[in-house]
Amino acid sequence: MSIERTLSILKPDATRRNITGKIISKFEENGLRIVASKRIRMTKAQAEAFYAVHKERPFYASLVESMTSGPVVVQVLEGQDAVALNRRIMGATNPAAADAGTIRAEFAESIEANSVHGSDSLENAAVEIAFFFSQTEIVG
Ligand code: IDP
Ligand code: MG
Repeated sequence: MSIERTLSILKPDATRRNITGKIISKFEENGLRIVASKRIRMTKAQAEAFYAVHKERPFYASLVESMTSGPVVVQVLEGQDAVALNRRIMGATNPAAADAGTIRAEFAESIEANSVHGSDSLENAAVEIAFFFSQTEIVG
């Protein structure tokens, strides 16, 4: 275990329903610190590039459409074992399979509009953080 940083995105379904504070509380209550945060509207090109790993999947076009349908809040979360801890706080991709008390169990609308993104490995976290933030925007 070590102090890590991971990328989180509060998706458009969360900003639309004005529940960003409730979701951010889950991070903080579980020991993660928000060391960078900004509200942006992702462009189609940004969403396509961010989710390029999924471009052969049947849901790719719909996912890009959904991620650009409204503002998002991108954040860097820092803490002990932050990548795996955030994935536990988020819950499974499909909210029907998410453990009770997780963000997706409590707030997700569907498997696509599932309220949050979180990096899935330390390596991807570094790439995803650099995708949205410069070093000077991250204050630990
Ligand atoms: P993750 O967000 O839990 O890491 P991924 O498999 O990386 O899940 O998928 C990225 C995003 O694509 C999901 O969060 C969700 O918004 C969307 N997605 C994944 N699987 C499906 C699906 O079967 N149908 C529709 N959208 C999906
Ligand atoms: Mg993923």
